[in-house]
Amino acid sequence: MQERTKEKIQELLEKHNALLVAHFYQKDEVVELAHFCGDSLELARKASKDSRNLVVFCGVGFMGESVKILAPNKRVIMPKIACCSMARMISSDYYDRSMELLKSYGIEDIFPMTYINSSAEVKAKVGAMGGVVCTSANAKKIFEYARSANKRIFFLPDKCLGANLADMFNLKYSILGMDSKEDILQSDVICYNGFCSVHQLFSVDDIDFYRQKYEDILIAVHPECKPEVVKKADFVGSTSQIIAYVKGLPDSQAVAVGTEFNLVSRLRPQSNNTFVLSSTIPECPTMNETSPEDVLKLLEAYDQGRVHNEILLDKEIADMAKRALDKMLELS
Ligand code: CIZ
Ligand code: SF4
Repeated sequence: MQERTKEKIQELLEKHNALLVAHFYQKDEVVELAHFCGDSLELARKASKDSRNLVVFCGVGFMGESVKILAPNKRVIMPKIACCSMARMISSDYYDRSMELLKSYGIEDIFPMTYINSSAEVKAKVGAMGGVVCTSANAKKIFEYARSANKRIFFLPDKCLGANLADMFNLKYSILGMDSKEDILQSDVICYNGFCSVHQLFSVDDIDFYRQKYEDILIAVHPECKPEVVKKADFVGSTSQIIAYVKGLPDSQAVAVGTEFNLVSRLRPQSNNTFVLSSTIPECPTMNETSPEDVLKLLEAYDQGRVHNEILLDKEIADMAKRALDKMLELS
């Protein structure tokens, strides 16, 4: 990044008293600009509580929406309203259709639990049914709460996170639209058929490859990975948990990490012992769309009175989505 671009961004942030936050999966040069970097939970929490009213959010759409839902009076603008492909796999229509399908199977008592990687409209549907949001950092705790409702859990949109949670509690799970009606009827957790295209890349073959090559290597993966991958890993955690785990290892300890490329390459830059658990580059295309130049363009336009890419939500939807998000924050 050119020094001049960085200076201009800093000047404009100061001039407009704006907060700039970036998700861990953003490019290094964007992370470098941020007042703070974090996972979706940390970013939503800290950005919504910050004293600055203007938030420049570098991440994907649902993350900017979460800040707006929690702090409706703030202005949230994004250099790119990049979408998370997993969040786009379910709309409020598909949510309704899933409910109809479950009802047609005779399942009425449903507790919906949505991963934060979903749109405000979908979170609103979940909130309206008394359900809850989770992130990968608090999924276990929120899942325990969902279980206490003594209903069948409908987990969306990530079938892998849903299945990994069910496995953790020795529960039976099924995937709506994939498994038979009998399997659905016998399961405690019914997962929507969504997934993360990036975390799908990590395979059991990759784990076997690294274990054969480096005798004592540790494997750390994100819970968006497939259940068979998670089962063979030494550590499973959210991005912030993976960062803490790897940073806590001695430099001599080899580790292969299954999560987004930008994060992994920043983990231990001075060590030759951190590997990306994949033979291809696991980059999230939409996380990588945002550049410092986009940040500068957004701020220059704002400075000239043109507000681009602002997150605006229908009040009813935002209020209903807030119920499910607030419940999560209360529990975590
Ligand atoms: O919650 C997030 O920020 C995501 C998408 C990943 C993670 O585990 O932090
Ligand atoms: Fe969505 Fe996967 Fe990209 Fe995360 S890495 S933003 S879950 S597509």
